[in-house]
Amino acid sequence: MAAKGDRGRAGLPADASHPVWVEANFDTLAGPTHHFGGLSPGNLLSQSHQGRESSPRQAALQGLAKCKLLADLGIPQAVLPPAPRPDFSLLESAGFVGPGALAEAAAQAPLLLRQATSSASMWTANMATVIPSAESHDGLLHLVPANLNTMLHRSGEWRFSWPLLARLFANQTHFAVHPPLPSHPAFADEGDANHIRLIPADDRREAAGEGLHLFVVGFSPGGETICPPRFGGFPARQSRETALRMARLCKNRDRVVLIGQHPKAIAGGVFHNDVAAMSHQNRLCVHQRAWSRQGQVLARIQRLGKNWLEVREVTDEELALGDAVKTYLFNSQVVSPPGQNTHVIMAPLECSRHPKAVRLLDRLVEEGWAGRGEYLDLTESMGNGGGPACLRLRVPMNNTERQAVAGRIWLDDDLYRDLTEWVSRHYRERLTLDDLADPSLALEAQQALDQLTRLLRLGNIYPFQQ
Ligand code: SUG
Repeated sequence: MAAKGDRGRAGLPADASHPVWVEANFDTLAGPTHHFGGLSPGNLLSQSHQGRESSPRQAALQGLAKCKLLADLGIPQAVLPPAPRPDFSLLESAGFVGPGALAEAAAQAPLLLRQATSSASMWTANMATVIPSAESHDGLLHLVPANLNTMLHRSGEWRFSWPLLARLFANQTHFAVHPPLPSHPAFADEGDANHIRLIPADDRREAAGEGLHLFVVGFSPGGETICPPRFGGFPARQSRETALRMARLCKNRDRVVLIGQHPKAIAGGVFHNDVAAMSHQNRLCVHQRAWSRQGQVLARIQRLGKNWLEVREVTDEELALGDAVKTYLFNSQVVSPPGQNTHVIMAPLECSRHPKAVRLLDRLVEEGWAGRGEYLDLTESMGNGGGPACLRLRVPMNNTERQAVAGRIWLDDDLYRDLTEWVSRHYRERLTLDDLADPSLALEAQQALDQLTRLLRLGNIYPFQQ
């Protein structure tokens, strides 16, 4: 793969005579308390990096560099503020109240302190499920904030993401922001990380409703919510009931496919589907061990997308599932820059150090599944099991919808400059788990986020601003 690609012009693509749904990316900035807490059982990278020193500044700058790269390619790119951390309401629920809360939690409940300071809202693919207006039952763009209720450190993210989405997508002529699903395992929801939208590359057919929606689930309520202990005992994070609810938002239920994650994949570290499958427009690339009854499922998808779907199944021989989890190859972000008539695979830098991953990426280009590839340095996010695709929420939108979004969140040169300066001013270069009890870190974080709401013109969205 080539190291760097062409650059297109920045900004939003021009309007067309008929609506064209372009996939906009929404990325959340890493927060000032970003650390390696080892908080996600079943996410092998999170577990293996526990306790390592982190760099909140690098985490935020690496994420911003990815956003800038995409914006420069002409792909609409929005930047969102992180959830407020420390999460004092979580500490309070455990009885840590008042000025001594951080120190007491550090002494008595260090795991809870790590959970309350996690910057996990940066993995925006988990923020919500998005059903674009092109395929929704009522022509509105629907967003359902994810309850993320499987992992304690993520289970409060909706308290911030729901009002934030409601504010950004307040225009009810175009958007519908729903409440999160009930916070019970029966409705376990990790958002769009387990949702794949496939559409013909020809946007006129897309508008005619040929799009397919695949929802990948880990368990059925009433059945096992944990994959059997002999497979590792890791939690399955997405319920079938949740997928059915999302399917009800779609116009054409015949074009919705429910898929079961293979329990052995979950046991092997595939905690979200986007660790073993990547997609964009009419292209799907999936590891052969990702899904249950994969042969039948792929045959059905191919029937539904006949004439336009490009499916590539990757064998264990090409890249073992364990290596897919280590390199995060399937968490590459696949994009199609306007005017270039090609697909670009934005792969994590870690792939470039793995000969089989490099060979596979080269093969995908040789075969025409993609036009070219690039490597992205996202080491701070990757250390927690968050690759390029985890960092973004895909929101297919037409031009009118993009203009109806509130706030100064679309990345252009000015906003990029403002945000990089802001990160450099407010974020620490290094952070250890011991620093989490430092009250000045909490204060710095508040000051930074307060300033950020002004840069993004979002008003008072944080509890400490009320
Ligand atoms: O939920 N990691 C996140 C990574 C989310 C990746 N997202 C997608 N695959 N779409 C998670 O497991 C680790 C935090 C820590 O260990 O400190 C964490 O939350």
